[in-house]
Amino acid sequence: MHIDILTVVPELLTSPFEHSIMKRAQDKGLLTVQVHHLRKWAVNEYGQVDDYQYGGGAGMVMMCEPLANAIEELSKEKNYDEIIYLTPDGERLNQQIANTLSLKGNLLMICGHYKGIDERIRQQYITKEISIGDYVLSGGELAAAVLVDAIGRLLPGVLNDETSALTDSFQDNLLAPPVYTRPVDFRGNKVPDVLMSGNHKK
Ligand code: 6GU
Repeated sequence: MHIDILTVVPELLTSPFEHSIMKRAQDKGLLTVQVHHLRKWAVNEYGQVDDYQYGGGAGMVMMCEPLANAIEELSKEKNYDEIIYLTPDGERLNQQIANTLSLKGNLLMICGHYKGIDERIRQQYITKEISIGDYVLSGGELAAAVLVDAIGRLLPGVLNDETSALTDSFQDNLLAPPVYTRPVDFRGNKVPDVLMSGNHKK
């Protein structure tokens, strides 16, 4: 799978994919993530990508031209299965959405900032709008990182024991059971006997 991410704060998206399972996914060649700075498509030499909203109201809106030009240029390289806009008023992310997206080949994620992106971009280019919960973040970057992680770990071969994603909390609408490791007795608080019985099925 290949994921392109369009953002005005690429710095927020460097570390999240450089460690642990996301790093392994990329090292194994199962996932590539490319972060693109929207300012590359700015409307002027000052790097402008946002402007005041029509009708008044506080806060800036991300302009059409940089986004349209970026999306069109990136779309020449990749045939996107989904162009996803991360926004608090999108569909709330859950495991089923992550499962569905993990079956795709190319994704483009667009991180909103300020008051969001011009409505015409949403209508013309965006195929899916996703929120990661009912609260407001300063921008879509952390949400994009969450989405990439939720999808990336589902790609076949990313997890060592492929069954482990299948037993995750939520994967079957059930929460995973509590887990324990050494020592058996932590300050008088013992691991349940059933886990020490050697009977895996139990
Ligand atoms: Cl995707 N973006 C922002 N800015 N805030 C959020 C969100 C996304 N999901 C929940 N809150």
